Amino acid sequence: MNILSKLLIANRGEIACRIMRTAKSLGLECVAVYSDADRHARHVREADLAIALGGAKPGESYLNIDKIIAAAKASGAQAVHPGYGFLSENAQFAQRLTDEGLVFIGPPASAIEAMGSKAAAKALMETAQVPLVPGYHGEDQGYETFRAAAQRMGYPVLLKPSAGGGGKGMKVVEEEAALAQALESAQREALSAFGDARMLVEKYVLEPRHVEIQVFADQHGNCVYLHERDCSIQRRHQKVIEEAPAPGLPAELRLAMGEAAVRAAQAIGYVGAGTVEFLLDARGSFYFMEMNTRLQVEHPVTEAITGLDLVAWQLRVARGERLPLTQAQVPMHGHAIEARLYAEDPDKGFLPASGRLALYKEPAGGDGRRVDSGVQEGDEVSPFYDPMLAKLIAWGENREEARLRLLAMLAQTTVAGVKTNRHFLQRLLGHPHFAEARLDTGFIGRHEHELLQPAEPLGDEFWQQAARLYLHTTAAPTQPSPWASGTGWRSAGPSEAVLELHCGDERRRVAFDPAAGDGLTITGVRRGDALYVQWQGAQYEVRAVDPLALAGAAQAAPGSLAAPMNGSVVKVLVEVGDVVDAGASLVVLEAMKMEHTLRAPSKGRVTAIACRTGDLVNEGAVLVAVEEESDDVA
Ligand code: MV4
Repeated sequence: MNILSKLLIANRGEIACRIMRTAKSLGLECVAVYSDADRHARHVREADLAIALGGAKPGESYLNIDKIIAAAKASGAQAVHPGYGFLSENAQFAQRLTDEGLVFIGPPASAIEAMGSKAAAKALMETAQVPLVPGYHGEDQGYETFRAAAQRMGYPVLLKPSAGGGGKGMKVVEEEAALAQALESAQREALSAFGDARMLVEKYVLEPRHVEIQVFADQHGNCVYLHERDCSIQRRHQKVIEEAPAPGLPAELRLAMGEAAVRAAQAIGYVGAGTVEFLLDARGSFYFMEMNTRLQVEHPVTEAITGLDLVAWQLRVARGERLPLTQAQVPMHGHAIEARLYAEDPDKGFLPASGRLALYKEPAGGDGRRVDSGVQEGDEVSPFYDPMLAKLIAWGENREEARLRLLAMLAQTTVAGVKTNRHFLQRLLGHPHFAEARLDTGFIGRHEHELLQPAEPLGDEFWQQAARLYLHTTAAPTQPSPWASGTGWRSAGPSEAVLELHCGDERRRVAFDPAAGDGLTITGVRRGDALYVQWQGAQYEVRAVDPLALAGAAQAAPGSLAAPMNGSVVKVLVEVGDVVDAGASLVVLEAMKMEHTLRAPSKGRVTAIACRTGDLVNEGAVLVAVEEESDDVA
């Protein structure tokens, strides 16, 4: 048993926060590391101690082995948890830590290496009697060998780079006539992408499901599986929705897959948390794809149906303890679904989005709801890292309960300032085929059209409700704008007001009844002069066109106040010679059926007035001149 009282987390964002939550609850001291870009990040604030790595790019920070090891030693941590991504599957990193007398929270470097080469991994899995897709993964890379193999298994076939992973560099070949050229170009690409031209070829499984088994092994030779996750809902090899258990998976198939996964782990001397990925075809045959030698993003759905804490298990195993449960004792109850909330723009090809989170509200946890996130309102979403903001996880007694709960959680999520895939997730979860659990890896591609359908054009009802809500919300006092503060204008009568609003590319002059305060089906939050609203499931940013700000640009000279629009002078509140404070009301103008107060831009003396009550004035006409007077002039 080794002492483990201080843990360094070599990661950022939600997974760093997630790991710290368990480590702290077990009484461990937590050390965070952070890049310059993450100085103010949540994982830094939640740590007991935080060490700067400098840099912003991953290579200068979270991927820099020397810096992480130096931080671990300086902090006095005995162990390092790599999270996922970054250095989590880097065999060299695991070995370096071990050599330095530090504990790597993960498998031995040799187990990471064993899964590094696809061809070698397949050869190992074959000996361990883990089912493989029919194919060829030998050393001979000649065309004739590939041709014969493809002919044996039948077309279509799939060429995969032996050194690749996650779908990179794969090529489907439909017929023998296309094989020679495809093989040559795939080899060339693999050489430049991975520095290794070797390929393997497999029978191409049509519309498979991605079903993966969570395994856990201790240092004493015990290994169990914690059931499966279905991760078929992916886009370009990026998982979007994951769930556990896999819908419709017969118990005997779960058993067969679980036992195969345990054989896979044992064949490579695995220790800790790992995931064995399988393809599952429509006939119920499953085939080994690859093994992920780390804690996965989607581990919370497994935690939800088993009631176990996988990070706690990792820490126990690292300490040398035995697995706390036997296979027969591993629980499975209910159903869980996770949705990944990304900062990205679905309407622009899912381009990662960066910028400030002007607004960030996530649903409350508890009662079958869990939110794992690493951001907060006001944070900058940096372009340097993965744009995932949060994982929303819902549990239910059955799949439908979990699905509805997750939809409700998404409806309670508000993000503004950066685009997100929130609405896309709602459409995915709301799709009838998803509700019927008709899952396979082609789901998003097949339904992309419906999932990305542009929102309905904004109708009158939207503009009416947005205008009324705009009127009833006030801007934050930290961002003063005479227009948005609600003090600079008043409705002309009891029954009608006019606001000029814009939203996206649309702009609308809205005449509405400001007194009708009830019956709003729109909800929103005001930040400065922006109103972030939720309307029929989608989110919009609404701003009022500020006539005073427009007038500011048209002012004739500093200190002189011009009419922001054509209108009539209702009242002149000052006389020549008056000394006024900044913000003092000078003239009330009525325009567009609303009253607008023109205010002194700074403290000063009124030197001229060019209008009288009742005057009709044109936009841009100078009405009052104020000569600035600084405070130190008595
Ligand atoms: C396949 C396959 C069909 N047949 N292999 C993609 C990622 C890599 N881990 C393996 N992948 C696939 N291998 C055979 N023989 C289809 C995929 C595949 C896929 C697998 C899992 C999840 C999503 C996917 C999306 C496209 C293709």
